[in-house]
Amino acid sequence: MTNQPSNLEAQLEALRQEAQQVIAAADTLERLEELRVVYLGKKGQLSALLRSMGQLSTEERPRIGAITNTVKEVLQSDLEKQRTRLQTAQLQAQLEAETLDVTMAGVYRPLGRIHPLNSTIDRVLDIFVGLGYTVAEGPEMETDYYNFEALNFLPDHPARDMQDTLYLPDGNLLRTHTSNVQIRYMEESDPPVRIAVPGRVYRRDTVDATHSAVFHQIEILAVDEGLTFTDLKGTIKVFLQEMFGDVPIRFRASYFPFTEPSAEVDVQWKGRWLEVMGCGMVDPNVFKAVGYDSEVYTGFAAGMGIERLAMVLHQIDDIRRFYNSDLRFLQQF
Ligand code: 2U9
Repeated sequence: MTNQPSNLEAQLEALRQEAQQVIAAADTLERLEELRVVYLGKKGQLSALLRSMGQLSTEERPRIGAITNTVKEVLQSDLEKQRTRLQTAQLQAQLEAETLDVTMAGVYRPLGRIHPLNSTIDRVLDIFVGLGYTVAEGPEMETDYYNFEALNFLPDHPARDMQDTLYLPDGNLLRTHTSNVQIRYMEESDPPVRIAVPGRVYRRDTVDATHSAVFHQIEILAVDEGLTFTDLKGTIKVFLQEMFGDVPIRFRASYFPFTEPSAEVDVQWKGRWLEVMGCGMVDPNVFKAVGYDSEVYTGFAAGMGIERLAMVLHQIDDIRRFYNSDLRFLQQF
């Protein structure tokens, strides 16, 4: 079968028209690829027409060849344009499907807070750590020896009474202060000592607005050669200034079995003198119990109730608020 130039030209023109139409109508990238193969592929329709050019005369061949190239270029360009159009549309659809509405309400994630007792403990410990103290902890269940005897409580001291201390059936007790930890620490290490001891303590108290059977204390202890009451006063002044700001403070003489001399410390806060801690020079009998030579070493100690401190700082009127887990209270801190 021969192919006349005019016939071939008409076929090329028909191919171009049809191909341009279906390419413009292609609605997926897959369909477009199919069409490229059908029209421009090695075994495609344009190649088939080109093969029949062999039968043309040498004069006709360049003209039909040029037309063929034009058709090829037009179709390639159409394919490319349609591909870009489809890709853009696909991207647009994807972007619309994945749109994030930044005005939508987020997922509510409730945030916990630090309990006011814990934040008060953290503040106190931070100050003493800043002064070179180490934090030490110890057991809440204790023997009479570590809670009382080593701390120079006489055998008939009223604090030992069943009315004041919670005793366990085995004769042990729940510590009434954290001082048991200082005794245990000194038994284990030689001076110098600088420790801050936080912890839970127990008293056989009737609960009311200012008393709780379980409460928290921090005690500090420093032991070294040549420590004096002036070192104690200076340490406490620095601590209270960090805690309360530049407020007036005063020391009142007091008594504790484990310190001599002893004092209670008040701060002037919102126009009133408030007692916030006790302190004193460690009694030589305490050093004797742990095997420290009281002719060589002196020491000072102080203790404070954390609930009391937090109540003064935040003007909280009832100690029981710390333990009720009432979110309306806790969320204020
Ligand atoms: C050792 C030696 C001495 C710790 C001290 C106080 C004074 C004190 C009270 C404050 C209010 C207890 O929470 S509270 O009821 N504490 O006044 N504590 S001196 O003295 C020590 C501790 C350990 C070995």
